[in-house]
Amino acid sequence: MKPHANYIGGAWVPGPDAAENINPSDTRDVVGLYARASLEQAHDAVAAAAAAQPRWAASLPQQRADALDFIGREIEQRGPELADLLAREEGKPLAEARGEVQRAAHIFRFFAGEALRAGGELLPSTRAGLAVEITREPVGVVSLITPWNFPIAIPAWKIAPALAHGNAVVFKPAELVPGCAWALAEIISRAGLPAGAFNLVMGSGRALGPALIDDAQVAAVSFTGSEATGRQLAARAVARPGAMARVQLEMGGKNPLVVLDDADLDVAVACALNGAFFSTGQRCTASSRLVVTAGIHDRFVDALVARLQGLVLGDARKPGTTVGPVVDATQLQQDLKYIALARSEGAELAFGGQHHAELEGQPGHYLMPALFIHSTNTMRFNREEIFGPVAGVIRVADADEALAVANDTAYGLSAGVCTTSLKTAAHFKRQLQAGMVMVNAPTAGVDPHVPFGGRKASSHGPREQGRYAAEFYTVVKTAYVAA
Ligand code: UN1
Repeated sequence: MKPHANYIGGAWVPGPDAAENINPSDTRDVVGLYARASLEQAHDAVAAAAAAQPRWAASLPQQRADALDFIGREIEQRGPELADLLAREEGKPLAEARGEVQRAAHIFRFFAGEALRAGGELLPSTRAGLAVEITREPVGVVSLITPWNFPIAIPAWKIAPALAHGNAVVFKPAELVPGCAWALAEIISRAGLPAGAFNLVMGSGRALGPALIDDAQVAAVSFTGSEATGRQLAARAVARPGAMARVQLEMGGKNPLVVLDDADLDVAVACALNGAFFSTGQRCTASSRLVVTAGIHDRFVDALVARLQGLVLGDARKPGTTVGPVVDATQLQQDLKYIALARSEGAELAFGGQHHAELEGQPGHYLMPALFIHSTNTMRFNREEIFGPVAGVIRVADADEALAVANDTAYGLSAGVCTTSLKTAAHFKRQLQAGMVMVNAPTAGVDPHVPFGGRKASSHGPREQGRYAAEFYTVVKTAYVAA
């Protein structure tokens, strides 16, 4: 097998070594070999981006729009193939993988339009004879560091706005999912960008961080991943000598889904099932805390367990599978550790939690979604992000207690409420301390053109996606003109 190369300065560059990309549904299956860039190569990528950026920034908006549109259309045309690759390397069931690939295509096409919509503002001055003009300019070179759980959509929602707004990109995908990243880079390599405007370097953040974050030519870093890594990254970005790098961090979540007595039971159960367990619970927007009022609690738990019994755990690419494997052995160990912890903390396992080292003769990281009941909001498993198919039901007396429990968390990405009362929905919408509030809808699953981001320890910096992405990918210039 020949390793897939890095893409630096418009050329495919092999790394000093390469890593195997393993299928979590069948660990005997090697998806491919992917180069690991050296630190020097990552610096080369930053230098190439810095050299190309002025040209890309000076390109006509229509040229940027055409390039992004080309990328979006090709992703769409190759949807089934890319979804199969995604399911194979990450373990997301094929139907969900198809949705994610479609989302990536829509993101590129949305930002094709954004390239043309960029505008400014004219303000009157308080002084006579002056006009004030406000425009947005590209930030410069941006490092984009993405996680494994959305191998194509998250790269898309960082790369597309970065390019639309005239920045040059150094993209470093998570080590577990280089396949979709490489396929995306290959498409971008044919989109008509100047050499160096887009670069792909694969490998670990630890090894490449000194280039991606500390290199003075990097103007901004957008990162999605763990809170611990995010904090370190931000500290580094401001500690470096000279200009500090702008940072945008999307990190953990411990998202509550509140189910109130007056909720439509079917809606609430569907929201919980999707929010807590789809994508194997590996979403920062997952509803890992199910906060349920006493009057509906038992009916809700019974109905949710019944739905859980209908889930089909299996190979992500097999038709009929509704829950794929955990992404790798490390994540599996973390999930199992939290399942054991929940038990030791006194929560009761109402469903699942079994680990299968193989299914139908295939060795993989299979874990049956685990639902705990009789859990409290002070238990550690209800406070720390697990990033797996593990959720705790927290019984509360009434809506007031539900709101207090929902907000009693270090995080604030997404929060949901299931109720049939417009008045209660409005109250929760205002009072939930989260970047995104979902009423009678799952906490996970977002639109490509809508701002995405959280509060508290979940996020740092401006929102991603939609026209709000310009807050991060452009810098404002204020010009006073005396005429
Ligand atoms: C979604 O819920 O569809 O890493 C998107 C994550 C988030 C994206 C979630 N940044 O899970």
